[in-house]
Amino acid sequence: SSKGSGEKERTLGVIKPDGFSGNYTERIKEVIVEYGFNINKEMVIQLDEELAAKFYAEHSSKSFFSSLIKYMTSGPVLVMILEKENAVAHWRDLIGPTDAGKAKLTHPQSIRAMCGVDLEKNCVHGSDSHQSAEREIAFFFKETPSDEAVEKHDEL
Ligand code: RTP
Ligand code: MG
Repeated sequence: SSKGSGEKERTLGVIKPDGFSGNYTERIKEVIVEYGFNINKEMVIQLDEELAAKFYAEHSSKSFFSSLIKYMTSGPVLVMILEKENAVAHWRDLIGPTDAGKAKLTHPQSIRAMCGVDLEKNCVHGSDSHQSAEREIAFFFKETPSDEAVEKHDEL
């Protein structure tokens, strides 16, 4: 397989509103670089409800969906393309479990343990598969002028 033969993979990392406004960005970036990721592109964006709902469409039927959208639109986020070998799995390992409260106990070195609070306010996002990563990267960084995220970004 191409994996493990030195070929790089990309994933999408997001510093969520609590992480960004809580001044964790520099520390998180230090950890990212320390673990051998290259930050290919980055962008600060204020998500509106429509973009946040599209981004988390897979959760639209969940009981926590409206709370998640409120959280994700509560302030700017920093979106990053992270590159290294096995980037998707490595970034998920590095951020730790979804529940930041549990992460503090079971994965104290993880990013969510460092800056997250609970099951919702967990300060960072990571794509859950190679396929999701490519879809999410295109969602934020498509270079056509018609792209919504780019338009929103240009408005800021
Ligand atoms: P993410 O997509 O943000 O990287 O997080 P994840 O894969 O670890 O977790 P996922 O199941 O995809 O959930 C997406 C985000 O929704 C919020 N959440 N709230 N109150 C709840 O039960 C609950 N569960 C999840 C979190 O912000 C989670 O990261
Ligand atoms: Mg997820």
